Amino acid sequence: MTMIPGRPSSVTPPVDEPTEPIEPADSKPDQDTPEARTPTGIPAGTPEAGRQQGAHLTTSQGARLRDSDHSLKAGERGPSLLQDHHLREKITHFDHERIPERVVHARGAAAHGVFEGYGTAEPITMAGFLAKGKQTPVFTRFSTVLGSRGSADTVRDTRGFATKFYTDEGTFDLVGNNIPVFFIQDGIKFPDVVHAAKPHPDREIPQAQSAHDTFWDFVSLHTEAQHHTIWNMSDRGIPRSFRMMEGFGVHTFRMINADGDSTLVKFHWKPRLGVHSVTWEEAQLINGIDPDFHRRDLADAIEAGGYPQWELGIQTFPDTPEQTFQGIDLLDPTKIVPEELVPVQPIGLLTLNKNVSNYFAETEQVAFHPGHLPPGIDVTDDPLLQARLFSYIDTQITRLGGPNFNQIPINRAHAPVNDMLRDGFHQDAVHNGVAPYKPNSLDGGCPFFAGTADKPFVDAAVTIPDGSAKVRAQPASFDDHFSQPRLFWQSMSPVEQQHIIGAYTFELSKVYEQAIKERQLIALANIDATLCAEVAAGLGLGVPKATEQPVEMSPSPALSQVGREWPLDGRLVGIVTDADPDAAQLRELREEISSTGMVPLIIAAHGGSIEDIPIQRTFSNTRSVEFDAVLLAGCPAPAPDAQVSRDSKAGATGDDQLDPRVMLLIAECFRQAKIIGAWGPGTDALRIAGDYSGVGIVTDPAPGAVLNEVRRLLGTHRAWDRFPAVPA
Ligand code: HDE
Repeated sequence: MTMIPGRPSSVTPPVDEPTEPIEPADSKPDQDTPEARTPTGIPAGTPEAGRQQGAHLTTSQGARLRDSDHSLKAGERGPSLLQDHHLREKITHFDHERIPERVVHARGAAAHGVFEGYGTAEPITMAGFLAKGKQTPVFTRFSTVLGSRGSADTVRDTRGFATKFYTDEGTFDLVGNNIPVFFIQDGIKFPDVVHAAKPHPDREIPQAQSAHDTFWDFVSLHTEAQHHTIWNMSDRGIPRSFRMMEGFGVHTFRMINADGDSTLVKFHWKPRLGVHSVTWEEAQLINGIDPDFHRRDLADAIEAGGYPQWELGIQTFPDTPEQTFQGIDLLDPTKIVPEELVPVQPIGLLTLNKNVSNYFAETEQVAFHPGHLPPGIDVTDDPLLQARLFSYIDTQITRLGGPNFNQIPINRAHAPVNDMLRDGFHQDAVHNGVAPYKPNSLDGGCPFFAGTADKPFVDAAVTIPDGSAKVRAQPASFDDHFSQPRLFWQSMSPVEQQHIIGAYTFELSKVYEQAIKERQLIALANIDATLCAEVAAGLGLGVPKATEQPVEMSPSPALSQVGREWPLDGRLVGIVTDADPDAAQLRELREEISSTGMVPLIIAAHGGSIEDIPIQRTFSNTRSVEFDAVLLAGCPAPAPDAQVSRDSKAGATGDDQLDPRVMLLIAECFRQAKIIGAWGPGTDALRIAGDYSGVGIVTDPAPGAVLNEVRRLLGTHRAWDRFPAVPA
């Protein structure tokens, strides 16, 4: 895989404006969308697909235009004329370009791909797309939850992970998150939790943050939210990349086989690249330096051929009347079943291999719905899921302007559709026939119902207990709010625990109301005494007593991100050069880095190139947060006119100087436990910057030896031991 990092994804070389009509440039290969998604009606596969609509500009009615820059006026300096139909069409259409953003998950990034079934789920489901070797086109949209469409990517938040499988038997939407539990147990509270988490209604701040009074007011009062909240406060709330996130269906679903047998399942997405995060300091810096960090990362990786992959897996449980597993209520969406107790069994592989051609048409207009189910997959009575089954169609009616959103190309099923839904806003279909009702005699009785052999969708045969009363209530098993947050806390490594303490302390320090902080501290006391004491100390508050007896839990190592090694595909390696670089060495190094799937980025004092090697970053336009590791190939001196600020360790004079921006780069990398490699003059840079040594600092006279060791260490993502451990 050869990545072309750091360039806008559709770079066109600068050219003079053509004076004659020319055919538009070829599309990028990843823009050839299947016919079902071609927005202009040009058949996929033709040379025109993915282009503008042709060489000449026209009105919406196809009349060719000779000018679109000047309105029709009564004289050169006179008023514009009402008769200018092109002006009015252009402005009117523009006035209506925006649609309401999603009420939650407004900011997203998406890609096309393919899903291949392993066949391992065949005994428990008749869903055809899970058959061995069966390939199904998919569209996956990742998102943050709280922020507006224009908010930043690396905010502390849950991430959406929604996949549309265009199966031959009807579309299946797996609309999940990167956190396996949810804030609430009953969907009726969804408007409450979202109102609490969104910005305050008076000033509309803060944007895309949970660090404010109303959020903590809600979660400290609704303690069922504490499990989801501790995941948000952990490193899972600030992923390194969409490509490095797990995904979860959250609810328990059902799989139904051809005999009608039902099995309960929980869906998991396992990223091939492992689960990694940025640190809170990095996240905050990235939000300023590159607010599009995650969407850029996804698009760049796909464009460069580094296709991200996830295995779809399931945990399975017998569909007994109790629907519990070892005391864990499977209908309670605030609970997980640890993987150590019920392993995740892989059932297929997702590969994202095509970027979207048009953000609005695809990423913005895609409409997911947990009720889009093919034969073989069904829902359970989880009260959160039940409410979602209503919400997702309803919300599109406002957002996409009517009930025909399923006709938008990105939402069209790939299975043949023959419904009796008619008319309505934005009706694009020209339906034949006179009898869209059943039974009828006028259309020859068509369409007919499918018989069993035609594999229709059959609802799971669920028995409802006789004598049930209508109640607004929930089972007692839903009342345990603290055992699983405690399980999560106890499963973390010391450094992850330290990050969690830091996150709670940061967030609660932004809360104004003392009573809310104190109430949240009681919730923390119910999770773990050390966690509570550390956060209380950070806030300068007393340590409250727990109100619940802590339950002893056995840790689930699968919940920790630390301690495993992962592939390095797409990891960004910065190479700092000075005024006297060894071009041959750099060329070799870049090739070596690229050949292992990583991305080398040359950093220098100014733009341009070193012989034929492009300089992709300068000391002024980059920060440490862009890189997973940094190699010091030189010791760049400060710019002659720079005001050099240096600490006492760098107090040497003469040649013993380092550009202060590189000093900062090295210091930040060190603080964030990134792997740093250096050789030759690079070791001087390391020394001047702060005499850095120890774990994750690799020096050797030979660049190749440095790179090998850096690569080995990067497999664990960071030099974890460099972070201070959680206080005893
Ligand atoms: Fe959603 N959610 N949600 N949600 N959700 C939406 O649908 C809703 C919940 C999730 O990329 C909305 O089209 C209710 C859980 C994702 O387009 C809306 C409840 C999970 C996305 C909606 C939940 C999710 C949404 C907003 C509680 C993880 C983005 C726009 C009963 C399993 C999909 C839209 C995309 C989007 C409602 C809870 C995931 C309003 C009522 C739990 C990934 O319909």
